[in-house]
Amino acid sequence: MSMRDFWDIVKEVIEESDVIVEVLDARMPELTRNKDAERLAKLAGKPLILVINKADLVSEKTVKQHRQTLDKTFPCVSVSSRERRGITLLKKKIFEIVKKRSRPGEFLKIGVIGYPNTGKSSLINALAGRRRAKTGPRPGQTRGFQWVRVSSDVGLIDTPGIIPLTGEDSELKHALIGTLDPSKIADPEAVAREIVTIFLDSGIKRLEEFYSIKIGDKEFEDIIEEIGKARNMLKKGGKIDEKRVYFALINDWQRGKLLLKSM
Ligand SMILES: Nc1nc2c(ncn2[C@@H]2O[C@H](COP(=O)(O)OP(=O)(O)O)[C@@H](O)[C@H]2O)c(=O)[nH]1
Ligand SMILES: [Mg+2]
Repeated sequence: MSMRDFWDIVKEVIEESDVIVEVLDARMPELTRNKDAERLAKLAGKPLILVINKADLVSEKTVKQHRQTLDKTFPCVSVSSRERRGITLLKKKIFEIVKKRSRPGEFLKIGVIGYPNTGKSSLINALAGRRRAKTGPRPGQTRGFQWVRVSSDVGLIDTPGIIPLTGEDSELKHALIGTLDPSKIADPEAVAREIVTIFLDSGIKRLEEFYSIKIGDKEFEDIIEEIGKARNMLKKGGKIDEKRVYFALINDWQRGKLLLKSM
C-alpha cells in the first residue's frame, strides 16, 4: 500500500466514526502523536481521545508526567491493552463524550487510529472483549468497515487507521516506533543514545535490572561498556563490541522488553 492509501483509510475511519481514539506508546507518547491526523479529526468535527497504551511498560509516575506534558487539547486516558487495564475507564470516557453529542437511540461508532505498533489491534480486542463477533457492514455504509459491538448502542470499527511513517520522518522515529529493522539503521549509535536518554530521563532502574549492571551517574559510553561487559559482547582482543550493544538495546526496545519502571 502507498502512503496515500494509508491516509485514505485514516480519513475514512475518521469520517465513519463518531469519536476517534488516537493510540500512543506510553514510552514515547509525544513521538507517537500525529498532528495531521488530529487536525483531520478536528476538521471533521469529531472528538478525539488520546490513549496512552502500553502503560504496563512504564511507571505510574512516568504516565502522570506524560499526561501533564501532553497538551490539554484532547482528553487523555492511559491503558494497557495487553493487561486489559484502564479499558473500563476508557469506555466510560468514550461514552461520556459520545453521549453528550448524540441523539438518544443513535448507534455510535468508535474509530481507532495511530502509528504502527502502538497497539491499535490489541486495543480493539481489549475494547471489544468477549463481544468480538464480527458483523457485516451496516446498511448504507459505503465501503463497509467491519465493526464490532462494544455495548448495545456503541460499535467499534474493526480496521484501524494506520498512520504511515514517511521518508521525511527521522530514522530515529522509525527505529523507536519499530518500523525499521535494527540491521537497516544507518546510525545505531544515535538510536541507542536516545533509548538510554529516555531511561536517564525517567528512571534507569529497569535498565540496570534488565542488563544486570550498575549505572550510578555514568554517561552513555560507560553504560554501553557496562552492558557489553555484562553480556560478554566483546571483539577480538577483549574490547567491547559497541555495535552489538547498540543492536541489543534497539532490539530489546522494539520488542517491548525494556520497561521504564522497576519490577
Ligand atoms: N507491553 C505491552 N505491549 C503491547 C500492548 N499493546 C500492544 N502491545 C504489543 O505491541 C505490539 C504491537 O501491537 P499491535 O496491537 O499489533 O499494534 P498495531 O500495529 O498498532 O495494531 C505487539 O507486540 C503487542 O503485543 C500493551 O498494552 N502493553
Ligand atoms: Mg494492527
